[in-house]
Amino acid sequence: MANENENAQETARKKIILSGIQPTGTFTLGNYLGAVRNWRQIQNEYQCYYFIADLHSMTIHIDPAKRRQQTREAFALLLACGIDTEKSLVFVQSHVHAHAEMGWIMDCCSQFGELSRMTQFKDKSAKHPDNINAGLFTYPSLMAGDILLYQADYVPVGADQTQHLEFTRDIATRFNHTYGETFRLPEGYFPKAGARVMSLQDPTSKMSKSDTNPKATIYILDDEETILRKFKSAVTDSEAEVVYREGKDGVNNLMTIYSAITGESLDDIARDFAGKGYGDFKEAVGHAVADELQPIRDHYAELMNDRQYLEAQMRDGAERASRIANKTLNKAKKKVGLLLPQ
Ligand code: ATP
Ligand code: LTN
Repeated sequence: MANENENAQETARKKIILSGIQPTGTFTLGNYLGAVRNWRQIQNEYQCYYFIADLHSMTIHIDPAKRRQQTREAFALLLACGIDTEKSLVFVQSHVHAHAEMGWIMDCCSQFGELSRMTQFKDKSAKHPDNINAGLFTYPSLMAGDILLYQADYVPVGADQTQHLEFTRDIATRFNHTYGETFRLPEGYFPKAGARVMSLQDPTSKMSKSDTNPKATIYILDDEETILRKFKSAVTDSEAEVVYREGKDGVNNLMTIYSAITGESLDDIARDFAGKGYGDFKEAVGHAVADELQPIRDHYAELMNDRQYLEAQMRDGAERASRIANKTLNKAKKKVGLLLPQ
């Protein structure tokens, strides 16, 4: 009977989705179309937890004042993109102490060998040879703690993070095996309409917040004129044919963006723009993107003007998240034999 009840409860329970984004700069069109827009769309169906991963951002050097500012901005950007604090739990990672504590427990369950095999560690240490800090090495353990603290069912992450998710499952399995059932095993969540957006200047590499060439990147706070200008100078090819085909990386990227925003299929787009030059198409993409981003820019400006409101939302998010995270943290502490204060 107890089991039947538990099963019924399990079926009725909304599944938990958790994801984080680092405050390493203004979100790009890639972050929006590949991640945050989907986060907004699944808020009714799932219990969603979204956070600003400021602890993770410490693995690269950022000026402290800039980190503070970017964290505030990233929080406001999530809300401006339509993440609704009435539906989803939104918070700043370092405001919830359990993350740092669970990170340590996870560190002690992670093996040097497996952390050494992480491709992000290898890539980032090659990129910043002067700052290969221990945090960069144990980045995946902290991330595992983030996910396991909330007993997440699904984690929406891009391809670059799937290895970290696998690692999280490995640690959780090992912990449950050694100490008894404690953590739910999370799965990846891959949205139907997820788009991978490439750099406008080098369409073979992904558009990213930290790209040093601003022409390559559409930031979600860019104004219409800037957006139109960047699309106008986007790299394409000499064929002047709007069609999705191997080898046409630049055009493929523009078509992917246009399709993600308008909902039109690639075939329909090719038909609509048959016989027209790239100039017309680039302008159409620019306008579609600018129209989509305009309300976000407006909402963002309002939020940044109301610091009290933002801070109240951060406080509320941190309190609610702490209550949930502390439950799992205490459970894990007991399992490993740490004495809880009486
Ligand atoms: P950084 O430049 O600091 O590495 P980033 O722009 O690559 O940052 P992340 O903070 O690593 O972004 O990622 C946040 C989320 O956005 C992740 O879920 C990631 O998969 C997604 N994302 C990032 N860039 C793109 C892109 N170009 N296209 C689609 N999704 C993306
Ligand atoms: N590593 C992720 C950010 C991140 C995250 C998480 C994502 C930190 N903790 C937990 C999902 C779940 C990134 O760089 N995109």
